[in-house]
Amino acid sequence: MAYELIELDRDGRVATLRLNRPKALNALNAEMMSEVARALAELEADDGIGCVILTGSDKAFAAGADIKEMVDDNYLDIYKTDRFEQNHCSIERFRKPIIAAVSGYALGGGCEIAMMCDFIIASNTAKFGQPEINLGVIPGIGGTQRLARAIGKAKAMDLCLTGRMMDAAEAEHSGLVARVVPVDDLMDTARGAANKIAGHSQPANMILKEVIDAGYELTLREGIRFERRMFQSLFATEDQKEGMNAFIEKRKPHFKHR
Ligand code: CO8
Repeated sequence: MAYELIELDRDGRVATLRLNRPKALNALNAEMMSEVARALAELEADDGIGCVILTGSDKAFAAGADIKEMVDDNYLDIYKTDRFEQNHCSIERFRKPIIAAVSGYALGGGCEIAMMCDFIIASNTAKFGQPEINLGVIPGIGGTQRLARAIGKAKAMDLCLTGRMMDAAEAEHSGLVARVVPVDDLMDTARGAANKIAGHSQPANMILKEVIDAGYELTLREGIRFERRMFQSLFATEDQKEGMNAFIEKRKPHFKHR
């Protein structure tokens, strides 16, 4: 399938989806996000893909929603189409593991889509922020909720109310990003992690992310009960037998359902 504003590469069981609108610092317009949604649907259906990397350029992961596209929108335009929900949220609905590899600006909607991924690997040049307040609005695709859960209320309030940017070191200390690496190592590091993940049992990967995500919406007791049921359910898979037998036989597992 042809794409204009993203690039989609497959390397073995890992797909890399690159936002590619360099002149606008990868500002997220409707066309780009509809391509992202189409690509993710394609990758979800592709049994040959076990993990996806979402990335941008060295200068910008994405500098936010496209301000020029929405400047003239009125309430009904935004409310009726709800185009943000439809396409942006394809990332949070994606069931296979997805890593955000972030370099440069991840602002506004850019920070929000990075947070929709399962985890963020950042380069030392990454800058995160929710500067919507400077535009007279607030984050609109989960920023206030996900940021506060990731880094706590104090820092989320600080970032959202001042609109300031946070560098990679602060983002790592705050718990927003999983790892920070030199910019030249970003994609190799992300591919290394993605290849490792893609080599695991696919149902186990999918269930694992579902269980961790569910924990954000459940009580601790409910979350632990859900985890236990899902743990038990994995004993219905051939991959559980393969994984455990491979350990006992001191060999690498060959998971059937990758
Ligand atoms: N939208 C549209 N165009 C943009 C955006 C953007 N978010 N960001 C940058 N651009 C464009 C600039 O207009 C400029 O274009 P042109 O050359 O035609 O003038 C080009 O990209 C380069 O940008 P700059 O010249 O500004 O580059 P600098 O290196 O000087 O500055 C910055 C880089 C600091 C990133 C600066 O561009 C900036 O502040 N950008 C806006 C950041 C921002 O406010 N983001 C939040 C947007 S609102 C949002 O995300 C709401 C999300 C919730 C709803 C989700 C809906 C999708």
